[in-house]
Amino acid sequence: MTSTFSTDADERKPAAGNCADVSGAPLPHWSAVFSAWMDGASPALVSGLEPEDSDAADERVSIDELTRRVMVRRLSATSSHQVVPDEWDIEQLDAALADIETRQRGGPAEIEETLQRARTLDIDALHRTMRSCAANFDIGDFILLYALPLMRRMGDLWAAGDISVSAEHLVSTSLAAALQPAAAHPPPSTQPRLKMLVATPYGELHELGAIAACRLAQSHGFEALYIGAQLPVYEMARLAKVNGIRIIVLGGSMDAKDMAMQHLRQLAQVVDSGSIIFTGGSAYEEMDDQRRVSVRHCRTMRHFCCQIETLAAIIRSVRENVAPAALD
Ligand code: B12
Repeated sequence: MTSTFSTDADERKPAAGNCADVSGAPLPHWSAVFSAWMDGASPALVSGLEPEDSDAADERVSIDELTRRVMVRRLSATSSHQVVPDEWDIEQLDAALADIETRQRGGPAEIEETLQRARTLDIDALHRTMRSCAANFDIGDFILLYALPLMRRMGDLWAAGDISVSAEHLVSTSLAAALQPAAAHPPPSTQPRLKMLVATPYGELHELGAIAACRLAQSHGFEALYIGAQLPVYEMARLAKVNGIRIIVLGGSMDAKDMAMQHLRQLAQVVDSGSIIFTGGSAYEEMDDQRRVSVRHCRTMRHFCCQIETLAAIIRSVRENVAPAALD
């Protein structure tokens, strides 16, 4: 099965150009990347996207609009007959993509089989099912069509008292293990890659979304490192600073908005200027434009994928088009 999510940069097929040139900190091209990220870029940067009006060759659009077009392109590529209404927002695009990808590539049958194994508490059988899913789906589909819907379904069953806590723990820990190896130890790459730090903040034990985001970022060519759950934001900022990391991803599944937003504001204040912070999970909201740092809320995991695809395209273009002398 092939997904639209890891075509050009799946870790099993090293990317042709989805990697940034980062030979050390500070990142040599980063300020040009960050300016484009803040001020918008040409759709032509992203493969398969063209300016809407062919006369507007130097059209620049915001990153929000670029990301939306990436999602629309995915939808059009998946379903050649579907006309995508202009007014569809990210959630509607995500739902349409989830629907059509599930119909084309599966997921529900594998989820039911996994739940069946979990109910009988048969550890070996559960692990066999998960291994087979990991082998048959590529990493994007494994996460988006299998792992995340499985956890949500598991949550509903658990809340309704239809599945035991041991079954839930068995599935959660097995999934975390299935997703984690590459996250804990990024594979050696022939090209230096752009580093990304992924964690959940203090008080947040739900880590599967963050781990999944980490794996997806790796499949887009980033050297994403999952550093664990419950990391205080000051520690995140320190780790990022020492290692010259400018991209931080914060995940979480709890609805504790005040706490999550307070952590986020603190992080935005203490990270290096020019950093990009992605957030995912229902507790986070959009934050006012900071200029010093970019805070990007990911409404869904696909939205995160499409934002990092856009970022990877900007990095590639800066690398190819900006003369070294023009860079800081
Ligand atoms: C597994 C689980 C646990 C495990 C977590 C194990 C682990 N290693 O992660 C354990 C047992 C530790 C746990 C503990 C608790 N849990 Co719990 N848990 C769940 C469960 C069943 C699944 C969570 C999960 O991984 N879902 C899969 C994720 C990926 O889905 P999601 O959260 O919807 O996330 C989506 C988006 O938000 C986004 N996203 C999430 N993170 C990220 C990150 C990035 C970067 C991006 C881009 C996107 C993104 O992508 C996802 C897909 O679209 C949910 C039920 C559910 N419906 O989700 C409850 C749930 C999240 N837990 C809940 C609660 C209450 C708790 C506890 C307080 C229980 C208790 N009394 O102790 C503790 C809190 C611990 C803590 N301090 O954090 C509630 C939260 C309610 C609320 N409104 O806040 C839920 C919803 C269950 C419920 N229906 O009541 N839990």
